[in-house]
Amino acid sequence: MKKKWICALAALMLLGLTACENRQETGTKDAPKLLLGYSQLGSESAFRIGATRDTEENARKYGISLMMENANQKQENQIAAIRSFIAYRVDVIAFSPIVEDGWDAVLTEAKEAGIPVVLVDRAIRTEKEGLYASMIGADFYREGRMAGEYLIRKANDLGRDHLNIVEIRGTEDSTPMKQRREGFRDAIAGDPRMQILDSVNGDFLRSRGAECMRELLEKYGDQVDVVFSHNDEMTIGALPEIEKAGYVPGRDILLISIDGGQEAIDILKEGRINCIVECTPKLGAMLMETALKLAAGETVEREIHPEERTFSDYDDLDALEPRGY
Ligand code: GZL
Repeated sequence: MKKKWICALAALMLLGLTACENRQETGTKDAPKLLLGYSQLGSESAFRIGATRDTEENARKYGISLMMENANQKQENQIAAIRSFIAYRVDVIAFSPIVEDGWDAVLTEAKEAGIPVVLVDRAIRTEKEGLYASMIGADFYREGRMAGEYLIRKANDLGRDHLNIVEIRGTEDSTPMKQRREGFRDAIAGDPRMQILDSVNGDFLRSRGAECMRELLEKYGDQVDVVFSHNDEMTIGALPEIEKAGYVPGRDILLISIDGGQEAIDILKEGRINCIVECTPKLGAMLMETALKLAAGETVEREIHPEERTFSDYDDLDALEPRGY
């Protein structure tokens, strides 16, 4: 495996160095405004696939040459991709860090190479200064809070005096998992009706969402009143397990999810999901504008959050525009 990566890196460097010389030699009028290296963490969800597509579309729209690498959910592949971008001497590096820790060494190499870095969709945890210029992505803590606030409103309307909640978490140590978990708990903390029975790791994957739901129902059965799932993939995976166990999702068990892709919105319209907190993958335009500013030596905002909302059984869902992911 390592040998494969070394060969790939060498090939990319050889290609890159050649291309760089060409890039410097030609200087044709329609030459890309800049070369952006992007390490995408994987293809684990409709969100992620939508984010990749939106990035590619906006690179074309802004006239930016995009070198996109898919890490297939492995941090080591992201680190190798960032090193190849440094060797290739791209103008800007962007990446969606699969987890928050373990980036100091490679981002120090980018800093020493004088290549600005932009975090997209997720954040990193570091004590070092100056390892990245901007983080473009959702306010995941607020997403968690919005999920909790919906549940309080629903409990009031249903006249419930107690609700047992099970949580299906996203990728361990990822920013969305940590902050959604915290925001949800903070929102319901003051409400004595709310009790979290259990929290399990579904890794943002549909298949794991099904396994988690099966295990939770085997363990808690009728006690489960609410599922709080950190993304639509895990929610959609959980649904058949709920129905196989004889429960009506959206009625016997409330489902609160996050992302808002078309497939989940359609299920929300059927009433089998009660609330979806939006997490938009459409960050490509913000990334391209930020990359152009950095390449021009301009300052950029340290954090850039998109506007996000909730979709729920309180809304007129027929009026919703197609989601595009
Ligand atoms: C959140 C993003 C999460 C999505 C999941 O911005 O990182 O990762 O909520 C995706 O669908 O897997």
